[in-house]
Amino acid sequence: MKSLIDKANTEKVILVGIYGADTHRLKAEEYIDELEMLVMTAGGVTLDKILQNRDKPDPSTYIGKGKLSELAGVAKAHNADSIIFDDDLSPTQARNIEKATKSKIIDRSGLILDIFASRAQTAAAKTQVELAQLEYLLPRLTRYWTHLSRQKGGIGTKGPGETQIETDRRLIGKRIAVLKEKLEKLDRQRITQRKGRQDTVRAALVGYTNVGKSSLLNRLTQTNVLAENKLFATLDSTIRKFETQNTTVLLSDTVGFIRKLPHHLVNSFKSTLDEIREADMLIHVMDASSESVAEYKAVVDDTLKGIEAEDKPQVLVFNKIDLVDDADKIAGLKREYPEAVFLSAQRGIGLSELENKIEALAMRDYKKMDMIIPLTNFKAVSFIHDNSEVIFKKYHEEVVEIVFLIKKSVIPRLENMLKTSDINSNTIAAES
Ligand SMILES: Nc1nc2c(ncn2[C@@H]2O[C@H](COP(=O)(O)OP(=O)(O)OP(=O)(O)O)[C@@H](O)[C@H]2O)c(=O)[nH]1
Ligand SMILES: [Mg+2]
Repeated sequence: MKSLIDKANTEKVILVGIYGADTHRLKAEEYIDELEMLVMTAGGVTLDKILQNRDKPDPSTYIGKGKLSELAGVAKAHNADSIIFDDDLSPTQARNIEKATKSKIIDRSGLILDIFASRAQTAAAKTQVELAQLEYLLPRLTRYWTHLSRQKGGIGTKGPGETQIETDRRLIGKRIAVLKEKLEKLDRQRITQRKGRQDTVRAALVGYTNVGKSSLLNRLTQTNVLAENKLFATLDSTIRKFETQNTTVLLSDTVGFIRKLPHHLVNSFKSTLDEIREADMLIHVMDASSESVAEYKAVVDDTLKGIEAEDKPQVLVFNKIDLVDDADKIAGLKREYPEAVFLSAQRGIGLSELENKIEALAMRDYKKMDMIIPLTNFKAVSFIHDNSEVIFKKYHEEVVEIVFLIKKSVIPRLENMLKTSDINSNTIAAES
């Protein structure tokens, strides 16, 4: 799909938000700064930010008729390419604003989808984003919209007219079906790949976008996953082995969250988010230098709830402590989150404490076992080799002595093997 923001010509945009009963002006300013960051990530440049005081969006124009003509004047004066709203607009609102301002109108979801589309790398991510984009576009496919976007470039370059719209709608519907099928296929492949990872503890890095999840993954596993000062640098989940002192944890990095993440996206990214849902623990990364720690944490917690992952054990991490000069601020955070680890992924500070915490949690799911198994029970011996981490092993004439770390969930399978074996009278199992 064509992108909304024209990167090549550095699209010039004006941002619009509202504040009032629900949102304090300072908050609204912070939100609009975040929107500016999104615009930058999308390849555009912000010329002006307009905040309008009103308790609720106007149902037909979002900012109200009076403000709308003012906005049209500002857009004209700046010669802006588009106007971006920090909320989702209804198709009617978008149409009315477009008509009044003669500008291309983009809303928050549209912008986020645009960024996701330009960042998607793998087949799965590309398919997921295209699906979300089409589902978003479908109700917005109106005569005026297609007509205007044809003049301005950008989304939907097809001609106007009801018949054309009907055709487009049908085509989009068909494409959606194809994409859904493709995703199901990719999902089945993923499930097969995952089977091989069941014996190892899995931890997922979660957090607001741009807090440093990928940087932390790189630091812990000495790899080189893309980390940059842009929102949604990571879209696909990357999985790396993290060797701690006593065990191995599979660490996955995945898409960052943001407030008002479009619900089409959350739905279509379900399979990417599965990495989080299926993890044994979550490493919730926060930015210690941020002014909105609690709010971002709430966004992340809510999103986790939305994907039914809120009950997993969490390690709380405050990253970027190198950016905080104010000792009181760190002390305050420590008081509020006494269980959190404070570190700097960039400088490599505080990593061993995190490693210890992760390991302690990982070991909760493991049991250290010490066994003497008859060599005739090669099935059990090879099961141990394939499904555990062997710490010590010594062969004797008829038996093997073996000490290993095994995930508690697979112990019943091993016990079954030992039970059904012909000779196991001298098999002992002991927790040490
Ligand atoms: N000063 C400082 N900057 C950091 C630290 N960790 C990460 N950063 C910077 O923060 C920015 C975001 O880092 P990423 O690792 O890409 O963050 P992320 O959470 O993976 O972001 P998304 O994938 O976009 O959600 C980059 O510019 C990093 O260099 C840190 O400990 N200190
Ligand atoms: Mg990342």
